Amino acid sequence: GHEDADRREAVVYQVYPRSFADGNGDGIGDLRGVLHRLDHLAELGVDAVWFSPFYPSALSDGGYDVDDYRDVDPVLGTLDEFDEVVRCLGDAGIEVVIDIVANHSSDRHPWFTEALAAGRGSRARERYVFRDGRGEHGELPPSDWPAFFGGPAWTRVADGQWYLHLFTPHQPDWNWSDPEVRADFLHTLRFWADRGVAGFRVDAAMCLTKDLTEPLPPWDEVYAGFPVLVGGEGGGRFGEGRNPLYDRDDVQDVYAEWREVFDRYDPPRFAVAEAWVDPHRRARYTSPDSLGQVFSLDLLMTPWGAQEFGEVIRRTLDQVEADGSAATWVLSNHDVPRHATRLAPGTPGGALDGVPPGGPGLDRARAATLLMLALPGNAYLYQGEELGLPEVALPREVGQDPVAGNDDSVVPSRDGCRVPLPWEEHPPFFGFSDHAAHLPQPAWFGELSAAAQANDPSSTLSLYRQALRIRRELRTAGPVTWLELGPELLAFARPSGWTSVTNFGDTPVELPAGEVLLSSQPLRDGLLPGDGTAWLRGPSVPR
Ligand code: TEU
Ligand code: CA
Repeated sequence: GHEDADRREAVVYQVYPRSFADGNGDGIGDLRGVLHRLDHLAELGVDAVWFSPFYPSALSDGGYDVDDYRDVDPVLGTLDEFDEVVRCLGDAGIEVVIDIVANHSSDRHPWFTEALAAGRGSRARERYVFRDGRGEHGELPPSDWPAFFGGPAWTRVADGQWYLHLFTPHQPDWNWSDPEVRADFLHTLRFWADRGVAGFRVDAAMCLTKDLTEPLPPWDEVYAGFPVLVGGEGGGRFGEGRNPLYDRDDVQDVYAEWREVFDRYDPPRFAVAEAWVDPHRRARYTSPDSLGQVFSLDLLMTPWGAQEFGEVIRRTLDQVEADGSAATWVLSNHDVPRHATRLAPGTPGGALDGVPPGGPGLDRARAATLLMLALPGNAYLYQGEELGLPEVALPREVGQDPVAGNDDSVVPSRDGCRVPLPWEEHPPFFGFSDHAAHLPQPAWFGELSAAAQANDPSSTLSLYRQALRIRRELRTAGPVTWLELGPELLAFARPSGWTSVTNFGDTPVELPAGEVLLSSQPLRDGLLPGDGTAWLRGPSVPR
């Protein structure tokens, strides 16, 4: 971990706590479970673990509805256990990154219940975004804006006012013009940084600040300023930093305050923005007086193809070079279908009592992972991808994701990538728990378990372990040198002589000269098969 002090070449492993490992047998993953599975993280060789929210929460949105920003949900553990996690991971050279959910609280947050009780015009209502409705009796919402997860973005309270929520009605948006809200978040950042947290993943980082001066514009005008998220055209009255809700220039004033806090620590705390913004807007978040890093979320939406991957990678590398930032790659997270399924759309299988998906998905996922890990920059892994887990096709009735019930959500259900991990081969709970897990695990999970893969040199787990070990040896700052080997190939060399070749086609291809270090698929007569990536050590390339 600490060799990469700037965190520009780190491998960060995302834990979705409720689905990682259950330490007390109630069917829900927890911090004790993380301590039990510490060896898995250490043997994998990651530099940091990012924890999705573990704060007290009613779980209206998987914990992204926070009741108390400075505590641990009793179902998941205690603050003492959190300290133990930081200490034990630290002893293994692994840093801790936590999730900061600053666009909204939960509707059970004490400041929100206070706002409801205190009523119209009260000081307490200023911490959130309350407005009177339209219509003769205020019976219509203040604007026609929809929430990302479906339904209107406004909910009416008992005295007739409405509050804004860009996500679910259980997630009221904070008013970031309010000094008390701003101060409280600085308090939260210091609270966790003081406990040894190395960095922060900033949830929905583009949403915080709003300009809601009346009259509020109609949705189609607002929409035009959201090209990335929902496909508007961009431009217009609310384009380029002037949208009333989204990626406003003034959100950077918030992050400048946060940056001052981060820089008071030694080493300075780092932050990565989850910002669904146009590529040319990312530099605002990566500037040294802002958060510093921003996820490149493009690969989450890139179809399998040399052209498609090549374009995203080149664009991202050009942009981080221009910004002086580090690339931050992601192939899977808790919000999108796992890449072992996503990269081979339409593959059948994956149902609870069926069979694991066949087809090229797993081969492509392994190849894509090696490709990502050879690139300069940080790489984020999502729990279970090191087991090659596919998306589980869960029946709708077991779903927990609030978006699952809403046909007008812009986001499809995210439960299928949040199924509890298989640790051991034996059913019914595969070592995750000794009780039924909070989401059902498929009957075929045993063969993908960590135990089943640990001693199999051809397993996906072994591939990840070897890849991370080689990466630790060969990672260097410095550019990629593209090698033009053919239209279906993406190949590049790093300054240390580390060369990566991905074959997006289906014909086996010859590799350039060099010692083969690792291959996502066995070579056939020395040739790299389709849907495969090989790493070689070639002659070192001048910087
Ligand atoms: O996601 C932010 C966000 O903008 C999502 O709508 C995102 O675009 C979508 O999930 C991508 O498929 C973050 C968290 O990652 C997500 O889990 C939360 O539900 C959301 O914020 C609200 O806190
Ligand atoms: Ca538990």
